[in-house]
Amino acid sequence: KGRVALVTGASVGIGAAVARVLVQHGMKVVGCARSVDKIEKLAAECQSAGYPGTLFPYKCDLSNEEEILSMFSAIKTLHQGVDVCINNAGLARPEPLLSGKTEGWRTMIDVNVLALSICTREAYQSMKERNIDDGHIININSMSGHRVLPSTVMHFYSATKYAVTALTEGLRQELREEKSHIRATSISPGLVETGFAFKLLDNDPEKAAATYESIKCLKAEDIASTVVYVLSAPPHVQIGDVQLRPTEQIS
Ligand code: NJP
Repeated sequence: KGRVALVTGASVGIGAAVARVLVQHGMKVVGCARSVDKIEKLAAECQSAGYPGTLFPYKCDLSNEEEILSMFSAIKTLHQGVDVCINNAGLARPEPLLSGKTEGWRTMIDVNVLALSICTREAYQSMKERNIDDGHIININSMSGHRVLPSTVMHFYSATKYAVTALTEGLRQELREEKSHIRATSISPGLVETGFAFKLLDNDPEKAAATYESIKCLKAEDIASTVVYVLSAPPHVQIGDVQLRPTEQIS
């Protein structure tokens, strides 16, 4: 309560649900994405619902390091710094290894791996300079960061999420070496009913409806509840990774 959280990719989907639930829990949440108008709408909804926290929309293209650094300096000016960083923004481009476009691969690396790493570094420095020892960095990973999907188009995406698995564990080790009590966690969902999943289902409403019905996908709110669970663990509990799949998902 009263702590400052940064949620990346807060305009829609999982990030919007996470931003909302943290505001419900009384946090000051800086939500960033390119479509800042959607975050402004969400902030107005949170305000009119009377939630105890506040959502501060911030427009940022996370594929641009300068924009990320400006965001952290704005957060420092307005809120002193961050106590919690939720690296949620991410995307999947269905670009196969044998015929995919380099640009699609680069966009996935830029957002899923580089932006997550830059935000992690900046969030850590922000916590360190204010002696915040109970901070938390949470990476929204994926089940495909733990096993390669039997897919012809998702291997590069999977590789970026394997990177998130390595970076979360690497971060945990570096924090221990620094004798810091800041915690690092990744949350690894299976299929979640968001625009992300819709795109992977070819933006086809019928196909999406059939998939959502047949495997009863996770909802963005399920991931948001997991974030609350992770943040409310007692200080001596380090949750490394939470894997959650729809009960009926096979792969
Ligand atoms: O995705 P979606 P989800 N700069 O597409 C933002 C992982 N995951 O909520 O800029 C700034 O609804 C984008 O904002 P905007 C997945 O890998 C999902 O499902 O306005 N922001 C939007 O807010 C990802 O890491 C599933 O377009 C950028 C958000 O990212 C996380 O969950 C399964 C940006 C994407 O919203 C959230 O995904 C799984 C940029 N350059 C893991 N590029 C699933 N849904 O099934 C994108 O295992 N964003």
